[in-house]
Amino acid sequence: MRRKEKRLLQAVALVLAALVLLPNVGLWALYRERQPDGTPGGSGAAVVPAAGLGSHNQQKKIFFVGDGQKLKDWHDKEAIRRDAQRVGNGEQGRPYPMTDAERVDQAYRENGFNIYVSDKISLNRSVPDIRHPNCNGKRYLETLPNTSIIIPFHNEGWSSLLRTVHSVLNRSPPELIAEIVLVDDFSDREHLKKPLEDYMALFPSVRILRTKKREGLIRTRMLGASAATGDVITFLDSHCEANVNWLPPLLDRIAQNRKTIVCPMIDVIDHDDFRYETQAGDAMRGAFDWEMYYKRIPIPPELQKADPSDPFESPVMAGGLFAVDRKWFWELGGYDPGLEIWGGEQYEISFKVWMCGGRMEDIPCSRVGHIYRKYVPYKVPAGVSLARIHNVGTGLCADTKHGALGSPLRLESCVRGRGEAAWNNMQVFTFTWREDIRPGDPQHTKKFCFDAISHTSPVTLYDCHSMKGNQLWKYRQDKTLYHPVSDSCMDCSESDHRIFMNTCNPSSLTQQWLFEHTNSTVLEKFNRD
Ligand code: UD2
Ligand code: MN
Repeated sequence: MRRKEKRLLQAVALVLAALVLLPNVGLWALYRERQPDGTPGGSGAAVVPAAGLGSHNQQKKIFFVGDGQKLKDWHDKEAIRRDAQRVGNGEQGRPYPMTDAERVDQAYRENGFNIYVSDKISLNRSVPDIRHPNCNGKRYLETLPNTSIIIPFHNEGWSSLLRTVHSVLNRSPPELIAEIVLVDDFSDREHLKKPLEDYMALFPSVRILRTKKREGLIRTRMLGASAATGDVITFLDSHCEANVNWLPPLLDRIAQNRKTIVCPMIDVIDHDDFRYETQAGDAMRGAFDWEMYYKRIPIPPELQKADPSDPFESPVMAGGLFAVDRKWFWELGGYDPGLEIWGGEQYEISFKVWMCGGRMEDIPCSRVGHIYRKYVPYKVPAGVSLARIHNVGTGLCADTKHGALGSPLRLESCVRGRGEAAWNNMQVFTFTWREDIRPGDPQHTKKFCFDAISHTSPVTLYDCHSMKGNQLWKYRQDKTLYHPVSDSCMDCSESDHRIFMNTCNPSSLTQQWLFEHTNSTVLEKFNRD
């Protein structure tokens, strides 16, 4: 090779190396431009102001990300100012001052939260902006996908449902809402029929769909999703309140990566006085326990973001509130349509996302309040049953009010009414798919089970082991509660209210038990071998 050519080649190589490696020149600088604060994942922060590199000129409204997409401040300053001025019951998310008349059991019966209080609070009430202060400075893509908001409901209260819709309309940029789809899961309350249709006729973006039979929340959501037209679908429960600027941070993450499913932080609307508060600890991510109940556990320090307002990954979602690219939702197969009534769907969708090359994130700058109920008000028709257990001979009910773990089950007078009274007295029981019997409604059973160790022993509550044995029960046609391991039946004594095992004698009335809200299909299923 001639010397001149060699020199030329060397020079070219040098220039190339400089371009790639030297800071503030070439590719390295380009990379830094996309990640200026070293905060991967925080698209809101990963921004370079258009007005000159590095100058954080707050006046300029338009910003650019690396590939020339514009960013903007999506806060609706006018709405924020209007909300700040609101005064009245529950405004600014403050607790409603409850009177004794409002504290009664009746107020909770239909919804599991205090509907009297809800009715006293404006449908347009303001909520406190409890986002991390950094959220105020975040910019999101100027062009965001729009979304259909899907809200399934079954016998929801009037004011709680309407407040959900109002909060979405009040605190979302209108151009991002393709539609709000209310999906009625076969409710029977009058206010959810014509009155709801008349009311929603005032809001052109709101549609109402109805299932033809009780489907449960999973298939109800699917019906809404299949009718949706937005680029993204956003699911909410029917008793939520959207907080300041909740939507852009969600849509922005999906616009950056359409296989990201995003969840807002779920705040707590108190089921008694409707105060609006954060859940304990924000640096938490989704998990579940051995009973498959969702829980939040702390994020290990080494995985926490430098900026706590940045999106972070979460293995599983809580279930009710999330946004997903509509086509990606269907590429994932939606939900398994065999899932009944309530529960499990949050894991199904979470696992599928991760297994199919997507990801799931919680977005601290997006917050939505949710009323966590005191107890579940609706009937769960299939599989398991929610019931009091009446004794035919004594007219009394099995009761676990005094039932510390390990103590015997007792008889008490049956409390009247569903809901809170039955719940407080622990006279609600569930047959589970493990064929054991547990206190609590099907969605919130306690983890102790009816347990008997011999054909003469008392019936006690013992840690559920899910291994049948001493905790396996059969409810027979002759109304006896049969315990196969000891080949004996549950019996009781009127004089001292004890519940114990005894040699089966189906003609003895104290051995006959009646389960409320239980139909023969459920029992057949429960008793199937
Ligand atoms: C949580 C979720 C909920 C769901 C559930 C597990 C949050 C805040 N909530 O329970 O969305 O993922 O876990 O499945 O993450 N509904 C129907 N038909 C029914 C029963 C309920 O349409 O048969 C509606 C109901 O009106 C509500 C939604 O489904 O809008 C969720 O039901 P929930 O509020 O009783 O569930 P929740 O919040 O206890
Ligand atoms: Mn809910």
